Amino acid sequence: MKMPTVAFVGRPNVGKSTIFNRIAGERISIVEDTPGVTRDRIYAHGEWLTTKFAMIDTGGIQIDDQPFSAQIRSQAEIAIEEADVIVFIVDAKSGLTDDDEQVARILYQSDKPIVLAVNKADNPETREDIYDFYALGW
Ligand SMILES: Nc1nc2c(ncn2[C@@H]2O[C@H](COP(=O)(O)OP(=O)(O)OP(=O)(O)O)[C@@H](O)[C@H]2O)c(=O)[nH]1
Ligand SMILES: [Mg+2]
Repeated sequence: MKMPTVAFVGRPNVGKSTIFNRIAGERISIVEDTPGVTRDRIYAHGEWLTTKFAMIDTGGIQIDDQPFSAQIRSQAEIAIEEADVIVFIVDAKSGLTDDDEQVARILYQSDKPIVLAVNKADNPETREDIYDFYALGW
């Protein structure tokens, strides 16, 4: 049976590569506190309990001077096409942003299952701010 593919999608700096590396169990993707660190799609295998799957870490900002929206769109569209399930990652610390909404608009067009993951909910105070993200509809 073909392994299912999980894609991590979201605006820059929300922690996509951090989660990807954590599940992969190795530092495959570069993690840095600068937006746009991951530039292409990066692939690895993951496992959760007894389920094995393929993972795609996506980047998406300013390559070849294209505007941000064009980059995030092409990355997200490729990931949507290749993935069986999409994990849409957002950042509880910064809250909902226009860029999150831009990514969401692309994902609305997909029939694939989407799991919204609110990252950086490090403490009980930040955890109280996750509810704004329900506005995205997931
Ligand atoms: N406080 C906190 N910081 C986090 C968490 N997850 C990731 N970070 C930090 O957020 C920054 C960005 O993380 P990345 O994993 O590089 O984010 P990304 O979404 O892959 O970023 P791009 O590749 O630029 O799109 C790094 O400094 C991480 O250490 C978290 O749960 N809590
Ligand atoms: Mg990254």
